[in-house]
Amino acid sequence: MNRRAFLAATGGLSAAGLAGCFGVGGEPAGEYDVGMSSDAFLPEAYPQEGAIEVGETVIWKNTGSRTHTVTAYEGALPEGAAYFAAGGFDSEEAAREAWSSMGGERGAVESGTTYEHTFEVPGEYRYFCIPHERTGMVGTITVRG
Ligand SMILES: [Cu+2]
Repeated sequence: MNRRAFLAATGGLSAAGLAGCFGVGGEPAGEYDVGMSSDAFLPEAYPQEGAIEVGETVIWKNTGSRTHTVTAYEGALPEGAAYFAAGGFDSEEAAREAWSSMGGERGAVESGTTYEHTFEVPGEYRYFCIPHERTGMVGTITVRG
């Protein structure tokens, strides 16, 4: 499995050149691909093409102070793609149910922690944060074939 953050895979960009992108958390460039504010995903580390290659891993890091989730929209998955969600749920329904019944005991991405997923099927993946979906905390990952 390729555990590189896709940022690290974009050879044309130097770590120094990217450092300015990381206004949140003060993390060294390359430690994560998508940060989080209090109410949004911050894909500041995306390469300009806005896409990753099959087999690459995206690392989300909660660089904000509130608790979030990374939960895939099941109905929007590319054909044949595996479902993914922080907490390891196998369906969107299970992730939502656990959040509402267990209050994020499972599946939460707490402040300062990470979640990662390796994408094995090309296509466009839409995902959201369960507690902040209503306020627009959603994101997209594009995987090139
Ligand atoms: Cu959130």
